Amino acid sequence: MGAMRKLLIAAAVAALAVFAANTYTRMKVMMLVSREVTVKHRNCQYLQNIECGAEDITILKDGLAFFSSGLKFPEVPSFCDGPGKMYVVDMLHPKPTPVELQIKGELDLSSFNPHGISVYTDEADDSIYVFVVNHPHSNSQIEIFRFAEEDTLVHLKTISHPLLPSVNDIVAVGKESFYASNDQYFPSRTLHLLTLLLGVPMCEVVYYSPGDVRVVAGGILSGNGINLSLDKRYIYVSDIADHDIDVFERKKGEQLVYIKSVAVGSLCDNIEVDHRTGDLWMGCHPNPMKLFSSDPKDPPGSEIIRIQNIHSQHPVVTVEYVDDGHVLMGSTVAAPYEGRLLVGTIFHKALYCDLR
Ligand SMILES: [Ca+2]
Ligand SMILES: [Ca+2]
Repeated sequence: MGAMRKLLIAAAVAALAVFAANTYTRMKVMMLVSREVTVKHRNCQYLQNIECGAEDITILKDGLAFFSSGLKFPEVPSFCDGPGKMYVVDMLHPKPTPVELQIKGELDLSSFNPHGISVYTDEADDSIYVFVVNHPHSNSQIEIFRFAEEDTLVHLKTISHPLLPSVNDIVAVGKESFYASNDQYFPSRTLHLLTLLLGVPMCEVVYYSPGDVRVVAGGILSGNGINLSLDKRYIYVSDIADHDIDVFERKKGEQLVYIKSVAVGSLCDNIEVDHRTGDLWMGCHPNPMKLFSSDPKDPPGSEIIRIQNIHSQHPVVTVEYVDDGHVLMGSTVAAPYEGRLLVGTIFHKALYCDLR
C-alpha cells in the first residue's frame, strides 16, 4: 500500500472518530446523561383511575379538566395493553376523581392512541370542542370531538395531512382550526434520529384550517407541547431536544414571527398556561434515557418547571417539583388551577397536588 493511501485511510479513520466522539458528546448533552436529580416533593397524591398514563391534561376556566390516557409511544414501554381513553375531572370537587369519557360516533376505538390535546370553547353558544392527536397504527391524525353532557365525546371529524406527519401536540384556535407541532420532520424514526445526532433543526409548526394548511414556523429540533398566551397573541412551543421554550407572535393571517427562546435546562414536554397569571407550567423529563429502559430499579424521573413573566426581559424559570421516578415516572404535563396542580405522565400514574 502506498504511503499516500495509508495516510488517506488514517485521515478518514481519524475524521470518523472525531465525528463519532462529537456525536456521542452531543447526544450526552441532549439527553442530560450526567445530570443528577435532587428530589423536591410537594403536597401531592395519586389520582384515582389513572394507571396507564395521562400524556396530556388541560383545564378549562370553570375547572373542568380533560385527560388523554394510554399512549403507546415508539420505544417507550407501556403498562397497559388496551386502547387509549379520555377522562374528565372536575377540579372544583373536594376530591377530584377522573371519569372515563364515552366516545360516540364513527371513530375506531380499538386503535385509539391519544396523545396531545387541546380544548376550544365556542363563545357563541358555549359549546366545547376537544381536539386530540391520535396515532392509530402509528399514523398521525387529529380527532375533533364535541363534549356533550357530563361524560360523552361525540366524534365530529378526523384530520390528516402531509404537513402533519408526526404531530405531538396541538392548540385549537377555532372550531376546526389549530396550530400543530411535529416532533419529527421525517416519518422515518432513523432519519429523525439522524437529524438529532447532527443537530439539524427541521421540525415545523403548522397552521390548519379547512382550506388553508401551511407551515408557519420551523427550525425546531423536536417540537413537543404547544399552547397560547392568555391574550392569544403568542404561541409557545417546547423544543424538547433543545431544552427551551420558543415564543412566537401571531400576526395577521395566522403567520408566526419568532420572538425568542427561554432555556429551561430540561427536556420539557407539554405546556399549560395558568388562566389567572399567564405563567407557563411544563411537565419535563430530567433523565430521558431512562424512559427507554424503564428499569424499575432505576426509573425515569419527573420534573415540573414554571416560567413567570416570559414576555419580560427577565423570565423567571423555577423548578417546582422533582421526583427520581420512585413516585412518578416520566412526567409530561403539569396543569395548574387555583393553587392546585394536575400532573400527568406518558405511561405511569397522575398526581393531584395542593400548592396552597
Ligand atoms: Ca396540549
Ligand atoms: Ca407531548
